Amino acid sequence: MSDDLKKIERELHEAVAASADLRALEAVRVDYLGRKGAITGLLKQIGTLPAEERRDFGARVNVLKQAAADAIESRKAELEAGETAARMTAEAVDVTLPGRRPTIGRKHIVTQTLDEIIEILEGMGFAVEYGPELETEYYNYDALNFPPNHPARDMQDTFWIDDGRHEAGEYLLRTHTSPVQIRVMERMQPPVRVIMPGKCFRNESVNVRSHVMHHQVEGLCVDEGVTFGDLKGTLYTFLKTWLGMDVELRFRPSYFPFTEPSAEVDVSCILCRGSGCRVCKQTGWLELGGSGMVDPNVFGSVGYDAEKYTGYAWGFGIERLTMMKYGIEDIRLFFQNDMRFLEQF
Ligand code: 2U9
Repeated sequence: MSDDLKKIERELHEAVAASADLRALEAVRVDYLGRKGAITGLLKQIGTLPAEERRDFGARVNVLKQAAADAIESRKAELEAGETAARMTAEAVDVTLPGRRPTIGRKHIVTQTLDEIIEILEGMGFAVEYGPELETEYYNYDALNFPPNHPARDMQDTFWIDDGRHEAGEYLLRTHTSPVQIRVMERMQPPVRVIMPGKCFRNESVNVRSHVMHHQVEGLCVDEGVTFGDLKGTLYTFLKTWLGMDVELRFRPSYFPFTEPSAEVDVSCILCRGSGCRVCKQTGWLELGGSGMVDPNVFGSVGYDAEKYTGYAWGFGIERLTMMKYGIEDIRLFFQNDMRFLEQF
């Protein structure tokens, strides 16, 4: 019996020492001190022994039980300390490493240009007006004196809305911001001095120079006695301020249904100042957009007295202005969200 106890004690200490983690140690505890454990079995034997053996055996088994509990408890403390140390090493944070810098956003270069243009023209007395991007044929074409069979109304140039809920040909994505000018003139009487920035849509193939969506800023001034000279002065002052240098303007005769006379506006090349370079393709001039005196038929659409009032109007592409100022050669760069491009501005 005494040998049995010694053997159990020896094996217990070996098993405790061999427990590599808390789970293995718990298994050892169950083996010896659990309900069916070896030492629990010995404790159960005590009551079955003759009285003269019971006291001595009972005392030794209880000592063994206490020794087992102590050995398991102290190994448990050892293993817990080891696991904590291992976890601390694994989860250690090197506080001396530099932190991750948050990236700071900025306005898109087209928005920056728009903001600059608006600020300058507001300073020159123009109010800013916005209108819907989803327009009707009336505001986009009819009221602007486009004849019914004008090629711009074609499927190839215009995104017509055919959603099954409206009559086909009723709605379209505006192809210019000019419909806003009609809406403004319907609402208010001269004098009118407004600019209309916003998105426009063209159903055409995307390439280096044109895109299905771009931004325009148009301007309109209507009053008694407004002349082409006022248009020239306004555009000259605006461009000189925005480009921060003296420039020359050139007006080339052109045609738009909504202006008469009409002119394309060119500015002397800001890179070579007119001597000829890569940006202006050796011409010395950069094309900005269109302009002209508002056609009397347009005044008829909005109920203005064309005998009393005259007006000038212009339209510039924001992307085109930005490309000219910074020497950007591909309009698609504005819409590709490539950070290497956007971060330059
Ligand atoms: C009304 C009367 C007159 C606005 C004008 C242009 C000429 C023009 C585009 C050219 C390509 C802008 O750069 S672009 O995208 N615009 O050429 N726009 S005159 O004249 C108006 C508009 C509305 C009622």
